[in-house]
Amino acid sequence: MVYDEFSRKDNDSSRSVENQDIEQDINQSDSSKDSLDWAKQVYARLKEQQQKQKTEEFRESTELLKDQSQALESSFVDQNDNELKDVNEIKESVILDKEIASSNFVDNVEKSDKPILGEFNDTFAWSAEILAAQGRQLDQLAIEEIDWLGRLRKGLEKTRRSFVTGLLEKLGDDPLTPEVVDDLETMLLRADAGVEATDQILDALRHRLNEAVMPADEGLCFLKEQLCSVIDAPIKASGNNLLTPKRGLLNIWLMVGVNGVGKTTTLGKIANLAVRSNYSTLIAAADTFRAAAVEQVQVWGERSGVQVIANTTTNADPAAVVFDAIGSAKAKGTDLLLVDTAGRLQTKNNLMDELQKVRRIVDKLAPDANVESLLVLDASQGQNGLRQAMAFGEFAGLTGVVITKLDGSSRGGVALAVSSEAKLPIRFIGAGEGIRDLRPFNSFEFVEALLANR
Ligand SMILES: Nc1nc2c(ncn2[C@@H]2O[C@H](COP(=O)(O)OP(=O)(O)OP(=O)(O)O)[C@@H](O)[C@H]2O)c(=O)[nH]1
Ligand SMILES: [Mg+2]
Repeated sequence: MVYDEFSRKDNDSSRSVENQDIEQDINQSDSSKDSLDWAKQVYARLKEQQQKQKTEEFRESTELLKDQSQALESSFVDQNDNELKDVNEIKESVILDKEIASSNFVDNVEKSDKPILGEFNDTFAWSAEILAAQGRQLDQLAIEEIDWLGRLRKGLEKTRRSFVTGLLEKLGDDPLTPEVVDDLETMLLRADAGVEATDQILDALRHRLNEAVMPADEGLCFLKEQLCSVIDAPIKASGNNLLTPKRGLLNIWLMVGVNGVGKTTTLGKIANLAVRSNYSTLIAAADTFRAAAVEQVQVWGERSGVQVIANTTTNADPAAVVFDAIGSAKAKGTDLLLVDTAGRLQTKNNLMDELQKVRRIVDKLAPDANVESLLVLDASQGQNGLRQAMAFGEFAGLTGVVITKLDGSSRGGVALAVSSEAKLPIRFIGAGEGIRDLRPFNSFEFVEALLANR
């Protein structure tokens, strides 16, 4: 059974987090006592699962060593007595290997790319609650999701602190007043939500407030709904709630964006999601502008065991690399080809020309492929970054956005500007430099993480 990281479900089950169809709100779910009970049950279950898995992996690794030891022994028994000494020496070394393997095993588990169940704490309880609010049952929870929600919440801490904490303090327990709504306007703009999204949200809130008194909790619920609806609009318009590689087809995903925003890192993380989800994957190192770019992408390829098609000669043509990569992907029947592109050339025109050329090659060589052109955006650059990045739109035929570096930014509100101004669906978010710090985007979880602590 393979967990598909893109669709967020096991390959052979129908369970999934379909964020756009969520009716239930976390504030209306069980009482806090029930939530805590539920979280404890989830924790106990995941702990049991993890223990079982560890035991199984340990059994497999010791059995492998046992087989090796037996094979060595039988290959030596036919030899004369003088060589028996060697056999014993080798046996001893295998036993030593076994002991080392057993102690390394614990280290490897710690260092592996798989999520590990940590302590039971507030973040765990919150994550379990968020999944419950999306209709998840106890037997439908994967540690990957709990792990990610914790990372997301932590990643959004800066934005939350500057934007939300002030709001929640102002809100208190009293009904919403027009003054609080005015303050909210300033906070949204400061978090880089953009004028359009801010106006839309505030208009809806003021309209509701004119109709009836809104208690604080209700106001917060309404605000969350409004934030989700702004973010979900382009996702719904795309007809695709989650971006998943289509099986049985060649999928080509281009990473596009200005320099330093996190294109290569994002590509590396997506390659890892793809491998973990059993998609055959290939990388095209089409950032030929910097020699180090090819090496960087090769390191990411190695981390997930993904082959990288590259041309290390100086001034290699990116379009030629993509040409080779598509040829190779077709020959191998690859599911997903990830293309790294340059963010900086001598002039902006050069960069756009290169991108256009790459795009032409893709369209010509793989007309039946499922092509996605993902704009990578650094959240810490906020709206400025967005404006700069939009220049790529007409050249690269953008189809979606990846927001990176949410962890270091207090401008997480840019997600709203992306949706309302660029009108592009957000497909992934990155909240850290680690290989597991990127996940498919889910507006409900994003908004809950943004407004957590209440
Ligand atoms: N904190 C944090 N750092 C990130 C994230 N994503 C990428 N980075 C870091 O940002 C820096 C630039 O990342 P790259 O992936 O090289 O960016 P790029 O867009 O490929 O850069 P160029 O190829 O030069 O255009 C690296 O130090 C990354 O580790 C993220 O989500 N959070
Ligand atoms: Mg790069």
